[in-house]
Amino acid sequence: SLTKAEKTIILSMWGKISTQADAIGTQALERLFASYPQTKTYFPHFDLRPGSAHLRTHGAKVAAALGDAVRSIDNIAGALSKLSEMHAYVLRVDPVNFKLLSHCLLVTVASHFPADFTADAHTAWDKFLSIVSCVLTEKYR
Ligand code: ZNH
Repeated sequence: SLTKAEKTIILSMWGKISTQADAIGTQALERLFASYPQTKTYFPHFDLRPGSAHLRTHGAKVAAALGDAVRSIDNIAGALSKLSEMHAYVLRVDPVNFKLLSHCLLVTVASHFPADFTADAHTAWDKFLSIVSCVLTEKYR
């Protein structure tokens, strides 16, 4: 789990990220679909061209869920329980894809806030995103 220092890093960086969270969510998805085209198969009903309305809407939703997790950093499982059920029972996304999206989120955050993205920040975000991914895949069977 996250140390007190790591929680502080996430909370303080989220203060900056939240002002452009929709754009960061959207750019992370653009990276996901460009770098790992196999992930596009989950979105056959979306227009996945960079900047499309679908991408922007979905990017905003993913970012909002991350914001929920940040605000409930001591109870991420509770904050994301509905979303966890949805990913396990309805969407059935192969868990490997969560690593790919987490990586794209990490790179996007790093590229927006290079000065904040120290090695400690890298560790904190990596841990935070893997906790979120664990929560979203824990109900699979
Ligand atoms: Zn997911 C959906 C989040 C991952 C796929 N998602 C979703 C949503 C959200 C999310 C918020 C919305 C819901 C509602 O509407 O209610 N995700 C998320 C997060 C993450 C994720 C936070 C991590 C980090 N996903 C993921 C992955 C994938 C996915 C990896 C694959 C690749 N999702 C998905 C889909 C959907 C979702 C397909 C549905 C869409 C539509 O709209 O249709």
